[in-house]
Amino acid sequence: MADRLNSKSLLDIPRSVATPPYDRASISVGIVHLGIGAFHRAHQAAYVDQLLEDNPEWGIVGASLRRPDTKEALDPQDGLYTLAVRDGEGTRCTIIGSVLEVIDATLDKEELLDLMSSEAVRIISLTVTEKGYCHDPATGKLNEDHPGIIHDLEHPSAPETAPGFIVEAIAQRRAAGLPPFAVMSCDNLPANGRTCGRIVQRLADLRDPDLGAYVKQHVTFPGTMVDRIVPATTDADREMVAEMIGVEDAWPIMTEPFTQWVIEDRFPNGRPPFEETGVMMVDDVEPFELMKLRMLNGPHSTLAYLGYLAGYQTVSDTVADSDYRTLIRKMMTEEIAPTLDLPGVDLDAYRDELIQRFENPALKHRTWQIAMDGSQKLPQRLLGTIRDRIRTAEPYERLALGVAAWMRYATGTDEKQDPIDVRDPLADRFEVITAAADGDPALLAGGYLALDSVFGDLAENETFRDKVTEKLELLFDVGAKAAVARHL
Ligand code: CS2
Repeated sequence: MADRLNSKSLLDIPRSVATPPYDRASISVGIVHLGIGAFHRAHQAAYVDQLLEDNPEWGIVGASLRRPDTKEALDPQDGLYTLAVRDGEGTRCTIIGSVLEVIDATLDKEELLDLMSSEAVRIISLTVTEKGYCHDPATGKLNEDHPGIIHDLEHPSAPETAPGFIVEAIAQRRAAGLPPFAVMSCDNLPANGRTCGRIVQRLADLRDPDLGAYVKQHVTFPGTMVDRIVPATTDADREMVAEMIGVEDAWPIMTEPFTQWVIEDRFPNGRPPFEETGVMMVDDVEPFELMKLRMLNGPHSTLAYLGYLAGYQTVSDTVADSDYRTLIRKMMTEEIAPTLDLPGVDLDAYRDELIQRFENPALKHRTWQIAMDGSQKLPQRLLGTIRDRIRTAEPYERLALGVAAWMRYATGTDEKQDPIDVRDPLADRFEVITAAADGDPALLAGGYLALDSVFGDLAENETFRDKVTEKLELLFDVGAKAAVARHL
């Protein structure tokens, strides 16, 4: 068996593979990242990697809050991993060195909190997925009944949740007389900076109103728009990467050439020169965020549900079906783009580029992967757009089909009567709803619409209820593929 990728074997990597241009021993930690999954390693860690040569004080220590698998893969590799950028023309590998260490936050809470409250750490970034914010997606507020939040209020110095760690670290820094860090959410939440700030501040307030007031006054929560498609790594990917780099990497990250990061410039305690790596620093990120969530993620989820139901395994297989491609193209042009207000941005060009990215045949991005956690994703991906369309009294047929496709998928049985492995924090509720509806699409739609944390006030809108019910009936009657063909 070949050697493992690590600091020593790094010296023998073939020249065709880019390796860190800096001496890793001289890099120190400036960023603690919560939720060190594949997305972080394809995106923020890759940007930071590009600036460490001239800014060695901005290395990253990552923490996993749920599973220790990243730590298990990266510890024997001294934090090194391969970023494999793929398209129809081939694969280019880069070894990324910006992750200095990974902490298992389920075990080493004190170590993580000590680091978060050390002077050198000036940014806490997060990719903890939508559900990691312990909030109510329909309102964007902290869910005070969340078991993790209840736990963190009872045991503030041994937290479990991302907001819990952040609040405790802020309290420790304050007690030590250190300036606060900036908290930078890099998740696909609407207004991710403001939402994250609202949640952290509320938790701090519940702990101690004085701490809540301190957070409000002193801690910044710069919003970001992050974009890069990152499919889950497969064993075949591991083999291909080992072949290219000449050593084993337990967890290489596969991604596309495209990458985008827009950040609000609110870092009173300092930040790396992100703009030198192509990041766009702005005053207000929200218009960009809305564009990305609505134009990319809305159609992405729609393709995932309608594609999976029709038996398509990957996004590229789904959009290779010209009906599906036309569906999302029209959805973007006619139903989504008119809700956006971004002077100077060519939304037609943005749309065309998105479709091209979805077509990338080398990515193998599974529809099942994107279908995960729909209850957390739908509000910002489809429902906000629908609310805007209702407000302006304009049609939203395709968006409604996307919502109904999620409901159809969430029943847990596909069109061939085979089971679907539905992963979602509300999966238990879906089972109850599905059983109670007993095959009646109207009852089923009613059951899903009553999920307050997903639909909120939208559930009371008669026209919307009727529309979604009609689409769900259609999906049961003719199947996803034929339903798509009727929406072109
Ligand atoms: C995808 C996103 O899995 C999903 O839900 O829609 O992860 C998507 O690939 C990224 O947001 C692209 O930036």
